[in-house]
Amino acid sequence: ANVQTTPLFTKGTKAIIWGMQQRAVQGMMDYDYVCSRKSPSVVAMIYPFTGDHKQKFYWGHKEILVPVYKNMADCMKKHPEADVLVSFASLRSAYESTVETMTYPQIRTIAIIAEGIPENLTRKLLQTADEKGISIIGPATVGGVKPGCFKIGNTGGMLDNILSSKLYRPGSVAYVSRSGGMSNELNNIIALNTDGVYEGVAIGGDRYPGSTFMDHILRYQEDPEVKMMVLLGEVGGVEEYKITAAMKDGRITKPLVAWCIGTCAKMFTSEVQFGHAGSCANADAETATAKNQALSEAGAHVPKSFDELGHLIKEVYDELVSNGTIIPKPEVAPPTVPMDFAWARELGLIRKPASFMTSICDERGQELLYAGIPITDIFREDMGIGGVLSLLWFQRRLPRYATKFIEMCLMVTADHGPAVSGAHNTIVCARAGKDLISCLTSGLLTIGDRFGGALDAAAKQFSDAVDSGDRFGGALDAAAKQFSDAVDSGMIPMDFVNTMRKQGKLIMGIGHRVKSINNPDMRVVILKDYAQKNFPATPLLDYAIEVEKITTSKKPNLILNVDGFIGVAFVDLLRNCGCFTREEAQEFIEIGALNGLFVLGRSMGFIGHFLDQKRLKQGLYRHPWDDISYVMPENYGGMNPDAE
Ligand code: Q5B
Repeated sequence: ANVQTTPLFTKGTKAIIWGMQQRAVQGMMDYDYVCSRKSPSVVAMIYPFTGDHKQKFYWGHKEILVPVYKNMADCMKKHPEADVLVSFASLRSAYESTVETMTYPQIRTIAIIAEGIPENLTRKLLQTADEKGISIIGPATVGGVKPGCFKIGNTGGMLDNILSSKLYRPGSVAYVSRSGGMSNELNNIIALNTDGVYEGVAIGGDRYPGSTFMDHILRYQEDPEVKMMVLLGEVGGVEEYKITAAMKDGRITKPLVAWCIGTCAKMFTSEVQFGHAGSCANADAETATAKNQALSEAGAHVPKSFDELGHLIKEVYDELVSNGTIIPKPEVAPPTVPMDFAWARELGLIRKPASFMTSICDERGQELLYAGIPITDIFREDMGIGGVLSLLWFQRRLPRYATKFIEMCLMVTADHGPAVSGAHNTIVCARAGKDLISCLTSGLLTIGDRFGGALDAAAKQFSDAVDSGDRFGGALDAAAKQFSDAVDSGMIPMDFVNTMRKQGKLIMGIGHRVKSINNPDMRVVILKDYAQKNFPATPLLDYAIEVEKITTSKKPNLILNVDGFIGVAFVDLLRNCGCFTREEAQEFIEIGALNGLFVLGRSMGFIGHFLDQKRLKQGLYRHPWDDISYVMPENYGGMNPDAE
């Protein structure tokens, strides 16, 4: 393996990240910020699966953009200052992307995070790296950290951990370990017992790591800022013996505290494979116990057990302080990095008023809930579309007769032919080549109190005689309001009709263009029969029927139309089904729930008309001239506006 003897990382290190690892990049940026770096270490990202774009990150309180490149060549060309590549490529793509990375001479250090790269491929990578003088950290590693300068990816964990391990400024102790977990442990132990970590590298758990213990220990030996070293080896392999040899022949002279974990392996009667691919003793010399003994014999400070590692590090450190080798670094307060909102909320540190409130549907849990009822119960109990509507619109499980009535309303309002204004608009729009949603909405936008939306108006008008003037379909709410207010105020039907006429107002829910007393609307007949047989009481409907008797005596088409019927019958349902207070029932009329029935029902028809037109391949519609009366202003065209 090859590792440069010069520092791998400095305060000015610039890195490229391979892979869309936003959290790791943000972690690196936050680390840079607490280290008081002048600029972020991450200059670009490479992600071959999207086009070139920019990703947003925080630099302290500010937001900054980091370019993402699809193509490595473009990235290298645009960022010649980057000499480190942190590769989050998967085990499948890590080999190829690392080979490609090594074709760019600007890259001096590559950290490979992926675990499970085949050993033969790793060895090929190492050979190329060796030839080109590139340092590789990994594979199968979290990376490494150089306090005050740079950290690789997720090394050091979250910011609170980094702060408590004082990784934001350099200390005097450099370490090398195999795993990320153990280096985290070392960060903590070293921070507790010394003036802190100067640099730490986890070489990775594979049998053939890109750089070895020896590579990094020799580098630390060369670095005058490193005053003592810590080696955390483990069972398996013979790397630690290269250290003992170097200690014996004088290449390593700085104090070294060393421990190989896995001494418990001797308790097992058979061979033990620990977590890492390389952590299995294939010979006695590869056991942790044998290696600890050899390290001790070579002059390393070796504790009796891992538990004593911290004490021993402190002893060696204190000795170096007392003999003047180490002058403890002064403590500097790191700049504050704002905490991420999601994390602060998880810790219960903050609260924020929600922008939205909802009370009908909750999709966050394991199962979708409609007004608190799991979707599986809705199907198991066969609640039907009427049941679903009652939950989502009225937050109640209405009785079966009521949910059936809702379904009947939807069925009868589903369509009333192509001639009605809403369907006409849908058809014209479809023939102009528009899409389903445009055509549907063009039809829906036609619905008003006069067409299809008279339900609310009818109900309203019957109570307070408020006229809204809409004519197609949207009269349900108005009808409901008018009729209920009329009934509630104790006005007899004849007085109601006369009052409305005197005020020059139409009664919502009364009148139809084609249906009349002689040509009854069977939709109303069916619904009326059902309501009279199944509803607990129908006072408003009875009142509306009296009104209809008066209006049809004047003109046969002034019947209680489908909007008017649904409007008043629904008020009877809301008021008398026992599920709502009088106020709650009134609120549904006021907020326009009843027109929703017509809108929902007729959407079925409008979609049908849209599909029908498309299927029939109908071309662009143009209204015939002979059906338009052109009424021009008199004299217009003959007059010169400038003439006296
Ligand atoms: N007169 C529906 O009118 C229509 C009167 C009235 C007192 C009234 C009209 C009206 C209220 C709104 C309403 C829902 C425009 C209709 C629907 C769905 C649909 C549609 C479909 C489907 C019809 C003639 C004379 C005049 C008027 C008087 C009329 N209405 N008086 N109260 N409500 N109703 N909309 O026939 O003395 O001669 O001047 O606005 O409930 O949209 O299938 O087509 O499923 O799609 O054009 O069923 O009634 O009558 O306006 O020429 O008036 O009757 O004052 O009196 P017409 P007009 P006078 S259901």
